[in-house]
Amino acid sequence: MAEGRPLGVAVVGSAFMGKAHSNAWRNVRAFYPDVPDVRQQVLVARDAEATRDLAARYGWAEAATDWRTVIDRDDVDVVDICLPGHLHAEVAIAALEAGKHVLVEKPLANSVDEAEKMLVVAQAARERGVLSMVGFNYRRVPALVLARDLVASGRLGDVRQVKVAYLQDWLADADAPMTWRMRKETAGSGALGDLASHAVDQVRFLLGQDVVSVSGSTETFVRRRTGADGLEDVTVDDAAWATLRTSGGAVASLEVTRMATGRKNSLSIEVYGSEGALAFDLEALNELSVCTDPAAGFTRRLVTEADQPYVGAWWPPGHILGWDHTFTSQAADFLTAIGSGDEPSPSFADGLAVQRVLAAVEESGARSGELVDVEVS
Ligand code: SOE
Repeated sequence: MAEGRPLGVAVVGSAFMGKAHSNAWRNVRAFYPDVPDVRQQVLVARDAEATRDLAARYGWAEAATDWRTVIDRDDVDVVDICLPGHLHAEVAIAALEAGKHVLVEKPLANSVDEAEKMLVVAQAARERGVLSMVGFNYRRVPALVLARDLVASGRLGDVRQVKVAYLQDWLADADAPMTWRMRKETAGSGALGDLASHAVDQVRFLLGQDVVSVSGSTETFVRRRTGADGLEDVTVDDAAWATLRTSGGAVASLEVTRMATGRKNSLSIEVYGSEGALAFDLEALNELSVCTDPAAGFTRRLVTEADQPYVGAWWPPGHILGWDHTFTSQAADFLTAIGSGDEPSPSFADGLAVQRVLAAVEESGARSGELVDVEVS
């Protein structure tokens, strides 16, 4: 482990998430100067030439193609996994066992079984001072942290209802090509794992409660798509719906889809309590609508003041943040935990809790929407 030198970071995976995480590691110390120093040591991906190019563009010292050799290196202390879901468990477990701190992009795994195994290894690693975290980046949206704080302060009274919808449209076109995201063996599930994982995490995060039972359904609207080898069956869902009941007696309705024509990356969350309510929309990431006087309705609050969560690390008041900032703040939080030895959040236990809810939605769907209880640890 790093002694008297910056923490060496390896990002495994160079596609969309590898790029987002690379940007975070590149910027983290510029905006969060108090976190432990890091060195962008190595970017790992399959194609040697492409990875060399991307490593140079994204600020990595080196490129590599074999994650196994990378996790054994003495100059790598943090392994950040940005791979398709079916590879999360194998790489995370090997890296933790090699003594590396591990950040895993959401969802933690493709199944409850994998997530449980990852948690066992993470807990054993924790005993040796090796930390792990799952990358639910929306926990670093300033407005959502403020929302969580408002709920926790009791200003909304008893939370009764939550409405969360995560809508995208990149599969609305039936001619959109087949990718790993539409195959069960690589992605585990479709909109469910990819989008509902965020939605369920937000319900747990905002309310500070567990999901205890689920009734849900899933749908695959386009059942065959063309891939490199011709027409293939789509083996995951395009969309999912669920009613979630929480440990505190709240009920959340959830809708996620990749087929919502015209919606690019629309995450909307509404929370209704006995005395107040709040509403968030990712397309207006710097705002939170708050109702604490029911007669007056909702007031739009800018979340761009230096004393608001995460905002002070960035620009002067009013200079808005975007989606990419959440990844940098996430990297900062992980580094802070590594520096202090405190438990990072969200943990693999949080990742497993989300995975259990996703599995319950699938199970419920397969049983015509029957209520399914969710195991809570
Ligand atoms: C899917 O399109 C996706 O990129 C998710 O994988 C991310 O987690 C989400 O933040 C944006 O949408």
